[in-house]
Amino acid sequence: MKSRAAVAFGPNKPLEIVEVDVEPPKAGEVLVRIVATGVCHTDAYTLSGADPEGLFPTILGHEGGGIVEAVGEGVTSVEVGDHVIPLYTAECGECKFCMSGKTNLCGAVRATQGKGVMPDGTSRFSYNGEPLYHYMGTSTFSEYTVLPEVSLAKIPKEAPLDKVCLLGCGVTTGIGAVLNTAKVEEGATVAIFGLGGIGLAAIIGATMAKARRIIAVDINPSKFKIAEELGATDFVNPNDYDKPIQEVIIEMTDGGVDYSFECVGNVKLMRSALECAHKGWGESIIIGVAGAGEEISTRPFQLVTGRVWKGSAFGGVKGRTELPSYVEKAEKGEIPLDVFITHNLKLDEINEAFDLMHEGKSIRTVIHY
Ligand code: NAD
Ligand code: AHE
Ligand code: ZN
Repeated sequence: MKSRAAVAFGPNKPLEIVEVDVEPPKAGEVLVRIVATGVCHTDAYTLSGADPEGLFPTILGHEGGGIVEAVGEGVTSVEVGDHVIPLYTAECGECKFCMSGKTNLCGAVRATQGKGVMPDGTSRFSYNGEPLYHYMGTSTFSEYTVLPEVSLAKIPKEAPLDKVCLLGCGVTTGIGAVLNTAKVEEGATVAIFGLGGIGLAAIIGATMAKARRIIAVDINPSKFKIAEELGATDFVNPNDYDKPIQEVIIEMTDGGVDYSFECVGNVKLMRSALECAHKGWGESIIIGVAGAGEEISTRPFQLVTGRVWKGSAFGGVKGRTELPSYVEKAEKGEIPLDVFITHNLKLDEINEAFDLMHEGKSIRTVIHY
């Protein structure tokens, strides 16, 4: 079948809206009509060429909401007409990761996903007879996309897909990192570096956890107002100080915070986030994604003296079993999705969404098909 899609033909090139060919779903696969998709910084990161797994030409997008259009042989967990959120972190429930009880990472389709193909090693997308790569197993910048069954969370039909699509990445990631990865407890002090979709969602998570103090850090002060509305208590712009930002936070908090979250993807900031964590127990969670060749560093003494450095993917959330409860919370107003949606655009305006992100003007742009 034909599908309108925004194709990334090469790094740093604007996406081109073209009609691509989509093959029907094979065994264990599902064809989904994407109704809406958010644009996450990770899409921009891969488009920039900095992603070691980045492949071109490809169809980016991983924050979608859609409706099942057709199912391949053997698919039992979803049927035509079901509303779904595509998952870049699958959940097969059977692999050693899923069985471990220790992680939301799943081994079922991750290897082929990283190579831009479906589990059988081939692509369902082509343009002018040439294959296009899938992206993060989701490719939500196409009106029709094909995913493995294990990469779909079924959600209630009442939930508005053009809002709950944000639970496919950003909002869930930030909240989950606080509640699942860090397990922030009541009364804790928290510092959140970067107030985009991920950092603001982490503020919501910290509020849910009843953190006592939530320090919001960003070099773009226009982000502080919304951070305050969501529950941040203190606001720090590193550009206002002539000393390392970790020193500023240590002074503000009598020795450092209980938990910090890096939501930018800047390896120097990751160090600051670790080093502003309190001696003896402070934990720092890396959420931001850094470019090829970049590495983190700190004095090992920082860890010897009790700080803990961790990372979080999709907020530690197991998508198929846990995402429906996030949708329910959004429906009840406990997760305010509207706050994140600063812009709504059509597919053929998608490059504007990247411009708005780079200019620091948007939190999330939702693309409508
Ligand atoms: P975004 O572009 O919307 O927001 C980033 C924010 O960081 C902006 O407000 C910007 O002003 C701020 N910032 C930039 N440099 C800064 C600095 N030096 N100090 C303080 N603040 C700074 O991005 P996003 O969509 O919120 O994504 C944030 C990061 O999280 C990206 O690296 C993205 O790839 C990553 N991410 C990771 C996961 C995961 O599962 N681990 C999921 C989604 C996104
Ligand atoms: N491809 C990159 C890593 C990208 C990355 O870390 N992705 C996050 C999700 S970002 C969503 O916006 C993630 O979940 N990673 C775990 C995984 O299995 O991909 C690289 O460095 O190669
Ligand atoms: Zn994302």
